Amino acid sequence: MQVKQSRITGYDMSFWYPIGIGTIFFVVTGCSQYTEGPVSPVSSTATVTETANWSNDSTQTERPIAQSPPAPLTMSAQVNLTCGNNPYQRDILLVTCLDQPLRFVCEVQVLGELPEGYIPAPAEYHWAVSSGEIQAQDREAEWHQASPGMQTIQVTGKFRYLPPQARGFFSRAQPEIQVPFQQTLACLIPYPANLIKDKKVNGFTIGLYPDPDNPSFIKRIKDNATRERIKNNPEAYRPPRWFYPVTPETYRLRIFKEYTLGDFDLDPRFLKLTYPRYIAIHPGILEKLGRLEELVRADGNPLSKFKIFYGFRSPAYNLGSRAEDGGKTLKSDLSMHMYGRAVDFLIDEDDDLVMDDLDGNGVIDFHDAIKLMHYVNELDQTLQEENSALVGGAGWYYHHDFWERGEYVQSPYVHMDVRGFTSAGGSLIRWIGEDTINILKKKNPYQRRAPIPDWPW
Ligand SMILES: [Ca+2]
Ligand SMILES: [Ca+2]
Repeated sequence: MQVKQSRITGYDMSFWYPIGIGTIFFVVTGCSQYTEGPVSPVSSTATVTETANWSNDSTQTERPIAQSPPAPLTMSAQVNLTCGNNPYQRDILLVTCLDQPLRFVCEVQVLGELPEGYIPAPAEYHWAVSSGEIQAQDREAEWHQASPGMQTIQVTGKFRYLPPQARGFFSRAQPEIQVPFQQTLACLIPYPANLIKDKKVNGFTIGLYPDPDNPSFIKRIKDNATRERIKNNPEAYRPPRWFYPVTPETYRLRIFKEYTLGDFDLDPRFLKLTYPRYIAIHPGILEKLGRLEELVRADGNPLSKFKIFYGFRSPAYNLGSRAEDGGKTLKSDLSMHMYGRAVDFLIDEDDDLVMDDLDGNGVIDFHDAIKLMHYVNELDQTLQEENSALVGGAGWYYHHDFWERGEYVQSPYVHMDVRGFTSAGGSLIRWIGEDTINILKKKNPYQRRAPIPDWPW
């Protein structure tokens, strides 16, 4: 299937915005090496001189040649392959923008000392992609029409150095030096939303996204505040433009720092899932998680990564599971989770799926969620000052009441999103989740009643 310019009739496609342009990929997959024998083999006892024009200076220089053979020459290359479209990856490049060709730049740093007199010649670059078309010139390439799914872009080539000009008594033909290099970057290419047919992406039921520009949809919203928010900020409620394929293989791929694609999908330990599935991830939520990590760590909290227990929820799942929750649920109709703009998360360094005792009082309860919430507040205040589109809503919760987790584990947690707006009065949108299962009345509210299921594959 070919990726085409995405367009959903009736929607402004400026919904996903590329954030930041810059160098993003710094993984060296191995150094290329070149080893050459002595450049000027001479007798270890002889003293010789060589007349050479080493520089543009016309002055001739008398220069002694080493009395012992020089050490073997070793040169290697460090290769960085970068994509200006997306700073959100480490192990794989999560492509978040297909509106224009993906533009890659190959930076090669040759390591090692050149013998004197050698001069660099134009380097060679060869580009290859696993699908679609590549247009390349030297160290830059543009990739068009990559197919959805895991794809690769590869650059190979060599740096060449020409030997010194023939000169003087000891001049001889010396070999040119070649330093080959190569780098491969794995890319996860999303499905454009215009491939949704009958509420399905490639056979997977994603459900129906409401149209925020449709007056009859707006009219049906009962809550005044919500109605006004959607009217004033329709861009936050437009359907995602891209959906990433989640399979048992891509589930574990790292897409940003320590976060995997699966961190933003539903947890297969608690849900029987069919694959492939398709999820939306707004690039802003990754950037915001990264900034929040910095704040939390800077305040002295050990943190390997946040535990996300809800990232993306499709409209079909969100509404369906609301029904299964028996109408008593914390999920909302127009949840930012449906747009890939939200995470429900906690800090859980001991990996028991329960919030850690962040305030250190020996008790795990909602106060620990409140402490995490303070960091979100601090970050959002900064983002507001920066006039950043990453500003969002947030709330803290006593527990999650979702049916698929309830019998295994409960925890206080925090919701954070990148809806990109504040209340009409300019204050941050904040809330406190209901105690829907009366957890405050329970003696050991966060004790597990069943072992956490094993990973299903
Ligand atoms: Ca824990
Ligand atoms: Ca505590």
